[in-house]
Amino acid sequence: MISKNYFQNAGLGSILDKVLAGERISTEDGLTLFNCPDINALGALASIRRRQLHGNKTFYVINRHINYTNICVNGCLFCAYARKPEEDGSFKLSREDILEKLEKAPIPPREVHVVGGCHHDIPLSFFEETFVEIKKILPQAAIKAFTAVEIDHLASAEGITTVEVLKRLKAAGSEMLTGGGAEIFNPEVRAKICPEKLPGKEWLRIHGEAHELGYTTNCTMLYGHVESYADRVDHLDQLRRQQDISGGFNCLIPLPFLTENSKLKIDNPLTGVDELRNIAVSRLMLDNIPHIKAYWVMLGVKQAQAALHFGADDFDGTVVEEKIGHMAGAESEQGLSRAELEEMIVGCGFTPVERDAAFNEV
Ligand code: V47
Ligand code: SF4
Repeated sequence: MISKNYFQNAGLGSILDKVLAGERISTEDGLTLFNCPDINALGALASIRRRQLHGNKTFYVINRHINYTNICVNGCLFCAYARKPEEDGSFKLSREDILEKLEKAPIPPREVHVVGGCHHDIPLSFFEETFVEIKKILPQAAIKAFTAVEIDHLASAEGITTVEVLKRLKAAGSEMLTGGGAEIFNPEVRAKICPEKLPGKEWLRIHGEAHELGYTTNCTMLYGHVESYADRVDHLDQLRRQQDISGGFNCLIPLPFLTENSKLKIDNPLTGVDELRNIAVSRLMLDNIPHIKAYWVMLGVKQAQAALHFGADDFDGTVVEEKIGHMAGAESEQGLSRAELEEMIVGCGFTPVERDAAFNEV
């Protein structure tokens, strides 16, 4: 056990007291954590919280990502994935393509993660029919489909409410929303990085609606671009306030901004230490969201392993094929096997636990 003095010397004594008492830390505490020069003390504090929640367990899932199209009506400046319809490198999968990819997955997935661009003419019925077919070939798999941004886009395109979209997708077999599209909620930051995307308040509203309807969802924070530490703290605070109200978030996925092929130019690219700091502060701020993901696709596997010692408890999954991070310069593999995931988790001192999409142990 590390002594209390160790944390006091790092300026974290009062936050340690709150963590040990199970109390919520304030937004001021969040800023103190981001500005703490002692990254080791910060990691140790986040690890205390992580162990309170999950002990030595590190979770992973056998999953399969499906990026159905990169054609998108929005033009988020950070995004290296999206294309206009006639642009080189644009693609759109047919239903047959999607089903074939799932049938060929190396191990039958427990989670099918479906996200893409906001396409100008794929109707909601395409996804409803596709999800019904997916459930026929993979009845054991949970469908985790779309960001709140895509839900909003489908609602506008169909002229119906987001609640109606969510109800129809649920009836077709979808159980979860992915966490993407949250970026940073501060409207001034959104105006600089994703001016056409729905406002943060709408993103939160749609997740609240999904929770009401019995979906569980994930959430994200895209960091390392033009935002400040105060913006990150505000983002995490808004997530935990929404969770107080609607309670359906399973997991935060902190997404480090990957700069390759992006129109958004920044002065100070993230360091590895910044990434670990962000994982640790997220763990400590989000007292009511159970899991923090070390998303190996975007962090790289070695940094994802280090993140397990800074508060993360989930290693995501097998993935198989991923385009959003890789088109922005992610150097990780396309997919990992169960044996590789387990070896990586054991290799840094944790116990691998296979889970399903909703984080139940299997
Ligand atoms: O919504 C886009 C982000 C998200 C870049 O819910 C970028 O379980 C970094 O949300 N650099 C998609 N990030 C990924 C995502 C996700 C991934 C894994 C699991 C889950 C889950 C969700 O990626 C987008 C956007 O926020 N993104 N471009 C970039 N250049
Ligand atoms: Fe479209 Fe999503 Fe890329 Fe924005 S981040 S341009 S909404 S695919």
